[in-house]
Amino acid sequence: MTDDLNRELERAVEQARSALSSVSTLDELEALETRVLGRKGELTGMLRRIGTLPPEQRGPFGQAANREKSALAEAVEARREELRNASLAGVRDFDPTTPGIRPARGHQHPVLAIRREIEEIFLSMGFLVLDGPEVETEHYNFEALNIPGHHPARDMQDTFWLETAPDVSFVMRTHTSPMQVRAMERFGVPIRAVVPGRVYRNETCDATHEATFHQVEGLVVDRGISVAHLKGVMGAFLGRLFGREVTVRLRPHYFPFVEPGFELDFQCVHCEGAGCSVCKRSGWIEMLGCGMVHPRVLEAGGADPEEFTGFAFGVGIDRLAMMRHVIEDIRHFHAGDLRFFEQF
Ligand code: FA5
Repeated sequence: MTDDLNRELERAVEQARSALSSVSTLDELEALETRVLGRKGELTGMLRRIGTLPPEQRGPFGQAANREKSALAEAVEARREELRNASLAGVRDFDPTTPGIRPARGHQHPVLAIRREIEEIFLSMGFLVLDGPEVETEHYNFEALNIPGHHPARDMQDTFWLETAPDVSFVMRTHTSPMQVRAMERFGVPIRAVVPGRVYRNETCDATHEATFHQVEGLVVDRGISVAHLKGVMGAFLGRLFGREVTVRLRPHYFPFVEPGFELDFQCVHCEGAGCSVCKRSGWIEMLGCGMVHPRVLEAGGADPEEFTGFAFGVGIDRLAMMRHVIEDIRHFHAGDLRFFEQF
């Protein structure tokens, strides 16, 4: 009987010691301690069974078991100390000067950034910066701009038409030009204003055309304004924006709300004018429409065309951002791919 209990004691102590050397965390150590030395632990259990031994063997077994128990308790304590020191060693090795992980920061969309720059440039030239409605009436988007209902020029800009109220038709504005008349109505003439904003066209998208894009309208009306002012202001604006000589050309172009009208093209920066997919092999990218404000538009805005003349322009901001950053496809701007935006 004693032999059985003694062997059991030896085995339990042996197992406990080997388990002790392999525990690697304080939690594991605690579990082991409870399993072996705890109130319901193996050794405690054996000591409880001491009463089953013949009286003369109880003393020696009890002493042996208690000796093992306190030796194990000491070993557990020593191991606890070791493990504590090991976890502190990690803390001591911590280097507070290593650079941390920076949280990602957002920034302006490249189109918005260039829009802000344009606003700054025109503000510094004494222009107002105005905002206009994206849902526009047929009157301001077309009629007040000398584009009556039957006019073929309505087809120049494919229009998103909205539900029609009994006496007024609404559209998603196809350009920022409706703000020419709204601005004259609101502020009178003389006036110098730019109007940045989003515009919408029901058209097929490709590398240079989006259905939703951005324009900045410009309007200057005063006494004695001529094409020379238009060219001067466009040159100053583009030079400031690009900070260098840019090769541009003016082509005569028809817009119903200007006379004469022009289109201003940029030499393609991707191919330096040689011709590539971005410029459709022409070497040039159309950047803005402009011209002298049509007398009918001045009248619609309440200005007397006998006394006042003016120029207006409409720039595609997305196209400017493409030029600035050498982006080959306008559709990247709306695709929402962060890998694209993180480059700016
Ligand atoms: C207009 O929208 C006229 N309102 C501009 C204007 C204003 C002319 C004042 C005269 C006086 P146009 O449709 O050409 O014109 O567009 C003007 C500019 O917007 C273009 O030169 C181009 O840079 C940009 N643009 C036009 N369509 C798109 C499109 N689908 N995607 C991206 N940019 C476009």
